[in-house]
Amino acid sequence: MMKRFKLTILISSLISGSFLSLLYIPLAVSQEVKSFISSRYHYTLTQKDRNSDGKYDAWIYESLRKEPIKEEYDENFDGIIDHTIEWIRMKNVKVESRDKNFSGSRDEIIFYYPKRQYVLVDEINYDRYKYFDRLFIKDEKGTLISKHVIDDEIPSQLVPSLLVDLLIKKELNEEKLYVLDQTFKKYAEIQYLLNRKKWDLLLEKTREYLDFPSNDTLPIVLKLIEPNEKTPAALRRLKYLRVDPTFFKDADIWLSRIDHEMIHAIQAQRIFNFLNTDPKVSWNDFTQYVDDQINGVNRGILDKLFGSISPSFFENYLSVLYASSYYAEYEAYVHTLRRGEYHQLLYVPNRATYSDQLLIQAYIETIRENNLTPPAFFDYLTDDIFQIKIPN
Ligand SMILES: [Ca+2]
Ligand SMILES: [Ca+2]
Ligand SMILES: [Ca+2]
Ligand SMILES: [Zn+2]
Repeated sequence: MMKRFKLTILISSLISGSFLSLLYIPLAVSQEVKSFISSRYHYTLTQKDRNSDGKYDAWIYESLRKEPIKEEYDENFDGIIDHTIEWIRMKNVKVESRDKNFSGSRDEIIFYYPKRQYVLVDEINYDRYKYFDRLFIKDEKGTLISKHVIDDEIPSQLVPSLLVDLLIKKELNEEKLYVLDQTFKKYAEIQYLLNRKKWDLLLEKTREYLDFPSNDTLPIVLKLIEPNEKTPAALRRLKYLRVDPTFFKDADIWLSRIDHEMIHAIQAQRIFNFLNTDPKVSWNDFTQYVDDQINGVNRGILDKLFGSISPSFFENYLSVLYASSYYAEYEAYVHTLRRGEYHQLLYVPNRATYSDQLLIQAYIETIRENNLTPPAFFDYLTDDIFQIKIPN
């Protein structure tokens, strides 16, 4: 029963495939494309309907600096994603996975590094055991260097530690060192800039490697502050990232801290975009207005420029900011933790530590006790928050 079903899908996809290639040009013109900026993490998502059946079948995620983050495709148009590509810049790798026979389990994963391609395939007992059985190591041009048999050791799930684990198991030491070296190179670059105290370049590279928007869309002003144990780094007044230069010695600690503070910068801008109805007023205008309010600057005739930003807008902004501050903290915290877990970044532990759990618990309890109602863009967090288990 199952088999026949699969076969039908396969045949119909073959038919529609050839049909598609005949009609390639007109389809390309009529394909439906929808592009928008995500309210969560400030990436753009472009959805495409490549076969014009009214359902999206391609999802392209890009950072606001126009760098690719992720691509997902439904190649046989059955509503299930079967082909993904993901860029992990901190690890200098692009990872592609495919379910070539549309069975619901992956049968090929390719790790692309600058000088190597590692191809994992499930080709024996196709899908029956959901294990990979071959590893092909190729050079950057795709020329085969070596081929290895994997004896049902590696499940066909996409976890980023998979490749290193496999190379260790197969005792492919040089290959393992090459892969690890790609990650360490990025860390070494961050550590070098940190040692040399090249703060601006350090922040720029950190933003680039962690897929945060560049200064064009989200201006950040770095301010070095006096040593201050309480807040070694904090975002203040919407765009000022205050950093205690004596605190940061390790790339790890720098990365996790900046990852967290950059989420706060995104949150600050997100509230503005949520409230602002005047297209003539930009985020830059608003942050300038806030600076002027704080500094007591009167721009005289130039005040007309800021005429659209009324004191009531500023009050609204502040009230949303305060009402959502616990959600904001929770979001920033969980974001950094999950990103580190998934990408196996060095700067976050594999699991939340006990004190991490306590902190998360404190945020959740504050949100529950105060019955806080966040703005709509935090809706996606609500389920998440109530699903999290609170440690005893
Ligand atoms: Ca479609
Ligand atoms: Ca599919
Ligand atoms: Ca498959
Ligand atoms: Zn925070």
